[in-house]
Amino acid sequence: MYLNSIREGCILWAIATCATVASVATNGSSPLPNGSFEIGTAEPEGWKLSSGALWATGPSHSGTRSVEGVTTREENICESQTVWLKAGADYRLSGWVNCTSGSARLGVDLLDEQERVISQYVSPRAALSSGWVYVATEFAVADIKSSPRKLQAGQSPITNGYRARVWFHLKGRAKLDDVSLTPLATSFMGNKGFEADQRGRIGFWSEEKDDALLEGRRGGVIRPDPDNKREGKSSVLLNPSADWIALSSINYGLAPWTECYEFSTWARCEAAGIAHPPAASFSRTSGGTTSARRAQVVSG
Ligand SMILES: [Ca+2]
Repeated sequence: MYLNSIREGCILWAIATCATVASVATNGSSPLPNGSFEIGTAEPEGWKLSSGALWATGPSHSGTRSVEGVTTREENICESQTVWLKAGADYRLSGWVNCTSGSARLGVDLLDEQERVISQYVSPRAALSSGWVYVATEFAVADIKSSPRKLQAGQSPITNGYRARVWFHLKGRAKLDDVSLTPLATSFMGNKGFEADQRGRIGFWSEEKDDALLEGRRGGVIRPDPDNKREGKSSVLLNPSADWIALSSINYGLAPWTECYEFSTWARCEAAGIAHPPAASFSRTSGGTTSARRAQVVSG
């Protein structure tokens, strides 16, 4: 991960914590159909739109279709069909929201076999923005055998697994696109939370020393920041004094049977700067192909 200054001499502040995840693509397929809303005839296939929602054509986060809602009161403007989730697995619900007034949230209801809501998980609010913003929430689906659910009055036992329904909640005007509900694979990276030891060293991570990584002059400070964190004891703060500064992990070996890895990070950027979430460089000794998708930059 690295941080560019937009103009020389400005002070930049950023944090990145938690959840640098590397996963195998074959574990990451979404059970949610038509998350980009490109397929359908009168309505996007697999989705039910409320009266305040429109299956929009034109500028979208990807493709040419998205869902757009306009409403003066808080309400769900679209819902997915129900999908089966695997018990005992962790999932991430994510999507891209372009909010031009008010605020919007993306959420998911976990349902029992009679489609009654057991629990609900909701993304942070997306508010007025100058473009598409990424929203996400993560949740665990209980293991039916090891953690049988305590039944409330009128509830029936879960025997086959859990169902889920994704929804988009809005007051104002916003578009939604590229919704995904994917199982989280096991991460193999060390010290994902950038925790520091007593001497302030952040194990498994170090300052990137390759001056040729980016244009301009490299320089600045990298240190643990206990005052700004998403979870755990600290985050890592990157504060460039020159054009850019970067943080690198140790090198990890890749399994020869894998073809795609995914990285994700929580990052926050303050002052005039651009934070680039993790990218990766790969080298192989023989065979196979490796691909990586780069996340959106975070600017402040
Ligand atoms: Ca789309």
